[in-house]
Amino acid sequence: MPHRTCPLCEAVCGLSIALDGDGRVTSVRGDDADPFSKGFICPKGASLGRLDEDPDRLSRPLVREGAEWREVGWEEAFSVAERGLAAVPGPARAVYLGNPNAHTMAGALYGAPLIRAIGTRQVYSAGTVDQMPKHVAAGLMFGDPMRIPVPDLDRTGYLLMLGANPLESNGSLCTAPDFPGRLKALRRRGGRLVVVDPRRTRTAALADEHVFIRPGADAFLLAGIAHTLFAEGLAGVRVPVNGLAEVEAALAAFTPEACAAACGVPPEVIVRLARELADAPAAAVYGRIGTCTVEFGTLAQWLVDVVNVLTGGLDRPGGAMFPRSATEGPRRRRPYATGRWHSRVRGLPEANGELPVATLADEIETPGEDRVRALVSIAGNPVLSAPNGARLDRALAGLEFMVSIDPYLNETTRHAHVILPPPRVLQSGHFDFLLLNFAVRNYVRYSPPVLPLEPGRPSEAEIFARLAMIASGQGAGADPALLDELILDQTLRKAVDRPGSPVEGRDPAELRAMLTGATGAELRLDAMLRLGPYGDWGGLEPHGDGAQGLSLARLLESPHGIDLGPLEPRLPGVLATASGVVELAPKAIVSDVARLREALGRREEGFVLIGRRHLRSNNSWMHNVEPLVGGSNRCTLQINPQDVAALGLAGQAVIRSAVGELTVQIEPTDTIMRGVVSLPHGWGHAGTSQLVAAKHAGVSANTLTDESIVDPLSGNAVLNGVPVTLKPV
Ligand SMILES: Nc1nc2c(c(=O)[nH]1)N[C@H]1C(S)=C(S)[C@@H](COP(=O)(O)OP(=O)(O)OC[C@H]3O[C@@H](n4cnc5c(=O)[nH]c(N)nc54)[C@H](O)[C@@H]3O)O[C@H]1N2
Ligand SMILES: Nc1nc2c(c(=O)[nH]1)N[C@H]1C(S)=C(S)[C@@H](COP(=O)(O)OP(=O)(O)OC[C@H]3O[C@@H](n4cnc5c(=O)[nH]c(N)nc54)[C@H](O)[C@@H]3O)O[C@H]1N2
Ligand code: SF4
Ligand SMILES: [Mo]
Repeated sequence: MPHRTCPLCEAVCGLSIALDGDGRVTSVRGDDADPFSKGFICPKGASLGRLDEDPDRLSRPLVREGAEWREVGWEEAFSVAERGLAAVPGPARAVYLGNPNAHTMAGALYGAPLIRAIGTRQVYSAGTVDQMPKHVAAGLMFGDPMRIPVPDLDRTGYLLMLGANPLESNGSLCTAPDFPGRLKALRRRGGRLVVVDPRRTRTAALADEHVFIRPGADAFLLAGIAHTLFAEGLAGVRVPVNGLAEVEAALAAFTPEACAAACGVPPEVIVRLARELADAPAAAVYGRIGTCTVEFGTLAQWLVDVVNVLTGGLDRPGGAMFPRSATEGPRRRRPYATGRWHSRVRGLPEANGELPVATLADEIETPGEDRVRALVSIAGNPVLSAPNGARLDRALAGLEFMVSIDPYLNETTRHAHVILPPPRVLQSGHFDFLLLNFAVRNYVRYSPPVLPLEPGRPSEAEIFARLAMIASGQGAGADPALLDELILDQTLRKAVDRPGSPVEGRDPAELRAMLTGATGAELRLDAMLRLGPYGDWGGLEPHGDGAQGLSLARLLESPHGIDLGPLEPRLPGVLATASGVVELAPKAIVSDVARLREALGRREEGFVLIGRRHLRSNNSWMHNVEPLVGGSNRCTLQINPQDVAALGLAGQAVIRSAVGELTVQIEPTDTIMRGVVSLPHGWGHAGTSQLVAAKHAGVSANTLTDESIVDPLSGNAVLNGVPVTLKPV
């Protein structure tokens, strides 16, 4: 029975898959022998077979002429891509990378080379409708946007969780298979879980305490907590920092009373939370999407870790710790900065090499030099996922050329001129290059393809590589293996040249000859593992049971994965700041505090919209699997019954924002606070060949979200706390 990692969400569960003689999935179960997920599985993982065998998935490329779609062979598809891209110069081409790129080997290994080949600074991703504030805060505080501390879930004694609902999402920027079980274990061992959310979610229901908060206001709550820690002399900093006095001064105005008025959490609760955090032997603060996709997103992410530092929880077992993944590279050398360039139309700063997707429509529609005329979209559905998706939908229709790598014809890819479908999940190898950087236990697992590719069908990695070679002018016929060899050569050369590297001074050709792997992606994985912190070319002292000496071959011998031990303190070594210490008061952030201070006195009347997730859904693309749609997984507007009565609503309601209007089915529930309504995103299926999804179309929440407002430091969209009005139909 083959075993592999589930690629569907960030929990990286191990799966055991049974297949019949024709390669059809007969059952999917949790892999009991996986040391990290220990047999846990959710309904999405259990439906992997249905998803993978969905008859509406594309098995051959599609080419569009006008409104007509035609199935074509791969060579023709790549020639169409070549002609289309050649007609538009590099700076007028844009790239959009969607969420599944965080899960595929192709996205992790070939995304960067593809962007370089396309030759543009017009790079957009789902990151700016998601976690960019966390990267920016981490980059400025720790020197590296990828060094994000995670709550040490299995050892913490106190977890303050804001804007996350892992009982539905299974966790994010905190890789923890069976997140629900880990939270229950925390309570069983006498720890305390406090959840801050405008809704009493299933996670909140499991907690010791649920605190309602006004959407978008977490930065006030956290500033009030930090203020209290200073004011009551409770701050117990245990790590080397700069800027402690500056933070105290910047937060002087954020008294519990002032913050309470701004966030709706009573002042005595703010003070109590601060004292509890300080008193707990090991406490962690964790904030996720509800605290990122808001107008003070970066400030909130900064404050999460300011509080982690002040309580002494940062880098301490049971607190917020830095994982060490098996493919972690050497410490970043260049100082982290944002705003190295700006968007053409709105002048928004770049962050992590990306521009905000909230401004992609501006860049397509606004005439001028370097107007975006061509788009490469990969594993994304921004028409449903980006703010004011309706406008983006219209903008995409005006592109001169668009190519998508995607298994579906959907709301976004219908604008493409050519769609290149990746093979089935079971035909793809899987390694979590990204997500294992955020794992609550150091762990590694590689899953080779379960089923072979049909002859002539490229892997997703090969599709990326060929597109990269086309975009760089090498033509549709160039051999993708050349790109892998080029990258391997660069990787090995850099490693042998780097002082202190485990292979310093060795011969790159000799190292190259030692690598094994059936594909370019596997060879590159082997190189990264062997050069990595547990690698068999050097690396660290042994970690966990037999962790040392990792290589691809070693992972292939361990199909259930390898435990690399609990998280360990990593300061100051993990820091990449110029000072070598934690920068508690980065200039850009401290200046943005002024904006938060001004908003202290602001009182908003009226309703605001937030989102929500459901266990059996995943963004926009799992609505074509019958067992996952229907039931309670529905696109309804949750609203407090008292608001329903006050507005005289029944059945449906018309909801309007600054940018759009929808008619929605209402779902009265007292789990949501008054003045707040919630609509899940990813619905509103139209123009798709997905027959099941079309039957459960729903409406798109991003018809209502406003692309003109972003978190200024990160460019992240504001998807929670959107002002709306409601009226009966
Ligand atoms: N209002 C509101 N909007 C939101 C959010 C919210 O909370 N509220 N959440 C935001 C968040 S966190 C995110 S991450 C974004 C997601 O935004 P996107 O990434 O733009 O959208 P997805 O719905 O994840 O679309 C994934 C696409 O990848 C395709 N796909 C699936 N598997 C593969 C694969 O293996 N390879 C390739 N090439 N393609 C594949 C699917 O067919 C689909 O077209 O949405 C954001 N939008
Ligand atoms: N089943 C399922 N799992 C998923 C996904 C999915 O679509 N479905 N998407 C995946 C992706 S791309 C991501 S990024 C992760 C996200 O993972 P999570 O961050 O756990 O996402 P949500 O479940 O949306 O939980 C966000 C919570 O924030 C609350 N909230 C909204 N606004 C605010 C606010 O201003 N303050 C506070 N404190 N809370 C607020 C919402 O009510 C909601 O309960 O989930 C991943 N996993
Ligand atoms: S929790 Fe996530 S990784 Fe685990 S089975 Fe479900 S979808 Fe897959
Ligand atoms: Mo996301």
